[in-house]
Amino acid sequence: MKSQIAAANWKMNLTLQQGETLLDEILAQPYQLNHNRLVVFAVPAPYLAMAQQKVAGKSHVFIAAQNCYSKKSGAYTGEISVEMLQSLGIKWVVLGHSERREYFQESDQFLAEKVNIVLEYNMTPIFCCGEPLQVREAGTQNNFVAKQLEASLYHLSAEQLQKVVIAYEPIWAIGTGKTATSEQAQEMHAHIRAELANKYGADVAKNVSILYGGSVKAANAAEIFGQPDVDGGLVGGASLIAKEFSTIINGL
Ligand code: G2H
Repeated sequence: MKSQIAAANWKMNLTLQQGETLLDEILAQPYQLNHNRLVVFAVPAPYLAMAQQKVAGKSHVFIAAQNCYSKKSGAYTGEISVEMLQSLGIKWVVLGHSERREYFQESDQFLAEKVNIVLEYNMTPIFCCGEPLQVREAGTQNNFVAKQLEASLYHLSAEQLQKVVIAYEPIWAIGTGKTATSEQAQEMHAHIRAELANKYGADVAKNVSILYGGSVKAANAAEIFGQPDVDGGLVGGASLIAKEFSTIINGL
């Protein structure tokens, strides 16, 4: 069953002390959370244990890694395995963020392997997709995103696919202050759901949470989240400001 999700993506920001203070401030606020309204914090790897401790005992609030490796263990210096994450109690992993795809050359095939291992360990992947500006300007964004989904997700069974959260993040809207309009977000989210329905059937597609990411802030979150096929957001810059992210959570 799909949920509404406010997911923070801290990216490579904050010191440990700043991260602790930010989490304390956000978690001190009251929220109406339940199994249909979740909050996730994707924090830098060195802060996962701290963050996991902070949310211990809090229902419907989860900590996510921002990445993981595709192998179980071994001689892969600098990498983080899902088994390590599991041993910390982490249950969510962001995969295929456009920054990983661009700066670290993560391919669709590599991401398919990461999706597989995350699901194998009963964790939830937040799988990111989205088109660059030139694709949007050429008007071929629907096809571009459909191909990303096909290449990294369509080998999954219907049961597995329903455990994946998809985050649509148009690259031209990331950290630029340019947000997709709520109509543009809805149009792409409806397209993604239609593509999933085409491959897996409408009953499966309606169970998949599809988040929007790209310059979401307190001022625009509620309107974007109010679109019928938008099930929450993956929030970067605004998730670093306690008041902003608290408002975004309340906009779910
Ligand atoms: C998109 C988003 C979070 P921002 O990358 O994943 O970041 O909200 O800063 O555009």
